[in-house]
Amino acid sequence: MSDETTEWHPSACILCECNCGIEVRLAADGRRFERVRGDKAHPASKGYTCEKALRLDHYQNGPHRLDTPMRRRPDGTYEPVDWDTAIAGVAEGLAKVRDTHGGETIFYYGGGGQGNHLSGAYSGATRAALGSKYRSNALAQEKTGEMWVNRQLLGADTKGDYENAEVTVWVGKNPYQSHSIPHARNTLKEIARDPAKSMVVIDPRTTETAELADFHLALRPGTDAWCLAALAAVMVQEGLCNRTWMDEHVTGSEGIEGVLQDVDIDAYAAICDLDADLVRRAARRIAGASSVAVYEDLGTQMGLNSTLCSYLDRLLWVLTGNFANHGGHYVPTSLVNLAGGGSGGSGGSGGGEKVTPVAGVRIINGLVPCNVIAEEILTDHPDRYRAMIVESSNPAHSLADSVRMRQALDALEFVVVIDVAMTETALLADYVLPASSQFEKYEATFFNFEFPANYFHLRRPFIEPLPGTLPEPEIHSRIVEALGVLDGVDLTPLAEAAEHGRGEFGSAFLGFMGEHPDLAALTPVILYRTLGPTLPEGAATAALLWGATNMAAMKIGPSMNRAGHVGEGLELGEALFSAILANPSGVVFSVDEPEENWSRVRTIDGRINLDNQLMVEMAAGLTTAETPGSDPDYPFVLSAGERRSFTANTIFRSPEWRKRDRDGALRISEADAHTLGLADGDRARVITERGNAEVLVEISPMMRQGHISLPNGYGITQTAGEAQVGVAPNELTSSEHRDPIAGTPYHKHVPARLEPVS
Ligand SMILES: Nc1nc2c(c(=O)[nH]1)N[C@H]1C(S)=C(S)[C@@H](COP(=O)(O)OP(=O)(O)OC[C@H]3O[C@@H](n4cnc5c(=O)[nH]c(N)nc54)[C@H](O)[C@@H]3O)O[C@H]1N2
Ligand SMILES: Nc1nc2c(c(=O)[nH]1)N[C@H]1C(S)=C(S)[C@@H](COP(=O)(O)OP(=O)(O)OC[C@H]3O[C@@H](n4cnc5c(=O)[nH]c(N)nc54)[C@H](O)[C@@H]3O)O[C@H]1N2
Ligand code: SF4
Ligand SMILES: [Mo]
Repeated sequence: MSDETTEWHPSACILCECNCGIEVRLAADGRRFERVRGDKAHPASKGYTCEKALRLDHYQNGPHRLDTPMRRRPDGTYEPVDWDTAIAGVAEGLAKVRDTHGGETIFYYGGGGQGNHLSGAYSGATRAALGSKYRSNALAQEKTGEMWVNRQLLGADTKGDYENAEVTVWVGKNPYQSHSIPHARNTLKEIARDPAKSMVVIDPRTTETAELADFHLALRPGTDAWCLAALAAVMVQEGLCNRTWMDEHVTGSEGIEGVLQDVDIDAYAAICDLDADLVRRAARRIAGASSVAVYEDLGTQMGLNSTLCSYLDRLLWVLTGNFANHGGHYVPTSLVNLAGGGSGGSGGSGGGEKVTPVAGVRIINGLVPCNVIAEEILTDHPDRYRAMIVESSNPAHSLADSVRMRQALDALEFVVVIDVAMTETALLADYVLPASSQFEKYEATFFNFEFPANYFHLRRPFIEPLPGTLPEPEIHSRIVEALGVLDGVDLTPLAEAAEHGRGEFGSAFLGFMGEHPDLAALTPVILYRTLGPTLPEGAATAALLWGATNMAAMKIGPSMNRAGHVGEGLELGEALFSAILANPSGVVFSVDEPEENWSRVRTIDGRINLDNQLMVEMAAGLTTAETPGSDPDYPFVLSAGERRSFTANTIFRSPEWRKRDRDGALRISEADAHTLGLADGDRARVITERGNAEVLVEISPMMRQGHISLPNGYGITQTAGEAQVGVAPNELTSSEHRDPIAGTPYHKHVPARLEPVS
């Protein structure tokens, strides 16, 4: 059959947060992926994919798929049960914990991996029905430090315009492998080719991205704070800051500028093991550019001084006036707030910053730091978490110190996991509820932060749900109903109004909410049950977006108009909602003007506020702070979780999906391998304070001396008969090893030693 006569189904890749548009052609059985290609109609990815998307059949049809709810027996084994039994059992188990210890002891983890985000939006209703207060997800082991700094400086989250910037700076980020920006490899290659543009990469490894860089600052692992301070210090000391712009837009820069004025740039470069001249040249290039965009990722977000680094790398674009300009930084629009969304959000007592109930650590954007979750459970503190709902996440594998995390899950009175597979976490749950895959249900892409045009992608299902599975909105609706919170509430008038059209539904809904303000947090389920059934092509799940588009019309109406959606208020909300339903490859929902960014800055004076006492003190402390040294017992720095060509968190469970690097080799420099008497392909034992594992050795020119690196996403527990392959990185990490402000882990800086295995 030719391509023209076969049906290609538009959808999205779910292996990283780019969620590139794809088209899938199915085999004759209607289930197997015969071919996958990039979707040219997708507004952001425009036909681009990387090699991983072509392997998605391993997710959809792998041997790990669950096709029935499972219940744990007293002996720890699992038995299949029907859905009615499972829902009743889950509602009963959670209600018991709520009635005994209070709903706030029911912890929620997850709500969206790299692609399944509608589940998170619906879970808010279940949490509200239970009075659950504390929650977290993967963002609280990477992005919360950056969020905290952004909130202090701007009161809003920011992104950079990497495609258009004259200078891009990549701090602990390897987009060639990890992507995170649209068509990453093409963009990087274009930047490298363009003589007018420059790329600065701060990474101890000579990554694929660093290979394309004009300035590669191959620093000693863990010394980023000194490197970033030195870069900013060059700008201050050489008078390279954009004074006119700063006078108009920046408040409180005196403190940090005073600190930077005193920095001994040569000494700081020496701490980083960098040539001071290279640091100076890079700083001058950044300061001299017409536009600069900085991207920080796990290399610093999971490294030493990570929150301080977030503050310091923002200086590179704030001191140079790169906000609200073409090619600089901006505040993206969003249809649904990812981190702080849903009900409740944060807990703790009032006044000041919210903290966790047991360890008393800072909650950022409503998220409990992942590294303290086990600590909040493994205690006899009366307010400890007693139950957990885990959804589309795998904390027993992905969070620091898996041994302790397993103990914590074990210590809970009740755990329910909603997943497509029997994960490491599911193997510790009382009930496991099987979700339909992301190709079997409506799903949406929420990780779109582009500028000036931003898009939204509602993905249609194109495969029948695997029998025995349900989409999350249905699962949550059933749990909410089983908890009895909608008993006696008559939804029929709403459902009838919806049948007469969304205009009529709109007024009926407003009236209903006026009468039942206490049910506001259950809105997703109410919309799903009333408006949902009237939506075309079984798009009931999209009901929630009707609320979101109407809210967006109030907040970002002019941006939506510029994207071609007509009207204002409810009419505009409806226009966008219809466009989302009608465009299976995604739609542009907002187009911004650069100036608009200032209206999204939420500081008291509307300016960027650099006056943060804690950050300034920490920056000043670098002069005397202990620099990352080396412990004779653990002479290496292990980077635990490198993104490679064939890693994708734990979304693929079968090792069969990998074409290369089957074992997830440990990368080491030639010099270190030589000293240890190791050759390529040898086996060695990596030992940390928390654990040890046997690894395959790969001598790699990417590595600096003293630095070793293991990939993420390996060491998956196999329940379908295959052998476990590679190292689960968090068997080696420790949960105490974390940032003092955000609580984010130091996964890129695990002290380790290596011994040959004969
Ligand atoms: N192929 C693939 N792509 C992915 C994913 C995947 O699993 N596989 N996962 C997605 C997810 S969830 C995320 S969060 C992103 C993460 O994307 P990245 O942050 O780009 O990924 P990493 O490879 O974990 O880390 C980036 C770099 O940090 C460097 N690094 C290590 N130590 C230090 C240090 O001390 N200082 C500095 N400056 N750098 C250091 C490493 O050498 C590495 O090159 O990737 C996304 N994309
Ligand atoms: N040591 C170390 N640890 C790390 C990292 C590291 O670099 N080093 N990286 C960290 C980072 S950045 C991240 S983002 C986390 C990721 O870790 P997690 O957030 O725990 O998530 P994933 O591994 O992405 O797993 C996603 C889960 O969703 C399930 N799933 C897939 N589709 C669906 C669906 O449609 N519905 C439901 N309900 N479930 C579905 C998959 O089966 C899988 O179990 O790992 C972190 N852990
Ligand atoms: S860049 Fe990310 S979303 Fe795009 S095809 Fe690759 S893994 Fe999938
Ligand atoms: Mo991540």
